[in-house]
Amino acid sequence: MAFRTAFKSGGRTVNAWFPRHMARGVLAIKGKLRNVDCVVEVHDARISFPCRNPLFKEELDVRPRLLLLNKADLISVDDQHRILVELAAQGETNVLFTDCLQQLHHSVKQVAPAVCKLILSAPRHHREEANDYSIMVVGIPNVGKSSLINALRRINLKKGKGSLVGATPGITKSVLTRIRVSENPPISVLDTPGVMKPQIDAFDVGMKLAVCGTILDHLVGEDMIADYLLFVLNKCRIFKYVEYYELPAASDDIWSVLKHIAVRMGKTQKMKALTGIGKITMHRPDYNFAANEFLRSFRGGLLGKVVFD
Ligand SMILES: Nc1nc2c(ncn2[C@@H]2O[C@H](COP(=O)(O)OP(=O)(O)OP(=O)(O)O)[C@@H](O)[C@H]2O)c(=O)[nH]1
Ligand SMILES: [Mg+2]
Repeated sequence: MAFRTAFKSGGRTVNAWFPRHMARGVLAIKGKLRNVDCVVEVHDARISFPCRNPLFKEELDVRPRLLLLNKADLISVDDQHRILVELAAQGETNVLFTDCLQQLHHSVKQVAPAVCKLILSAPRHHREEANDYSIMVVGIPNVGKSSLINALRRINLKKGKGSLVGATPGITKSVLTRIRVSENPPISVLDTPGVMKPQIDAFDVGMKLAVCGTILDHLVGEDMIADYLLFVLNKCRIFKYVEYYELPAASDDIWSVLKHIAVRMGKTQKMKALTGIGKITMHRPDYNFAANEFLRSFRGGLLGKVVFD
């Protein structure tokens, strides 16, 4: 079967999402930099390249920087190797893949030693006397910054959550107070709000950011995000959704896929309609529920591993 080779937006666009808390966040991040030994940029491993916010590299480069490509559980090991090679070619060598969801995952255990190594290899300026290490976690929304802090606490201190986590972007709204994540060596972390670029350069970049849940869904439109996801899954020939939702076959028609999901999950809405033979009750599939369900399953890793860049 032939699938779409290009995505048609039908004239719809993806607007930048840069609410006031992000503008305030940028100022607060820059303001706190003086008391920070290392910046850890957390990003989503599925969108490793054009979807990053260059602000973190350009404006925070006065401190050693570690790039963590999180949600590594959602991409294949082969893709991880390929991404590392491409990043190294771009001069980005301090890179680790992490999975913060699995309890005590070995990938998170590498973070504290990597941070310490970076801090010890660079001058600490006026912080030379400070006997604890201070790191700041930055990144675009919903990539797992707060989850990383909680995972570090769990692994190094055997302690519970220090920062609020959520499946929607924009959970952390301000730079938080220091959170202790390790005693030996002593490391404290500043959690920060996810910050987007104030403008989105290309439609494709916006859609990738949206599929990965970094922009509030309703700002882009759940149906368009679901359609973009279907387009990518089909283009990459990842047909796990067919089996998962027991569809008769792969399809490039989002409305028929969403209808099938809604009916299968019993999500239809009763509607009264006036016809030539009088008032009748019709059952309309809840397309919005189905689009949200499709996106939730994908984001939870149930529909296959995809790299968008
Ligand atoms: N699959 C997977 N999901 C993750 C991972 N880390 C975090 N998540 C999920 O990603 C979502 C966002 O996590 P948060 O830690 O709140 O992300 P954040 O970057 O702090 O988000 P904001 O504060 O909104 O900017 C949550 O649903 C987490 O459960 C990971 O390694 N793998
Ligand atoms: Mg957060």
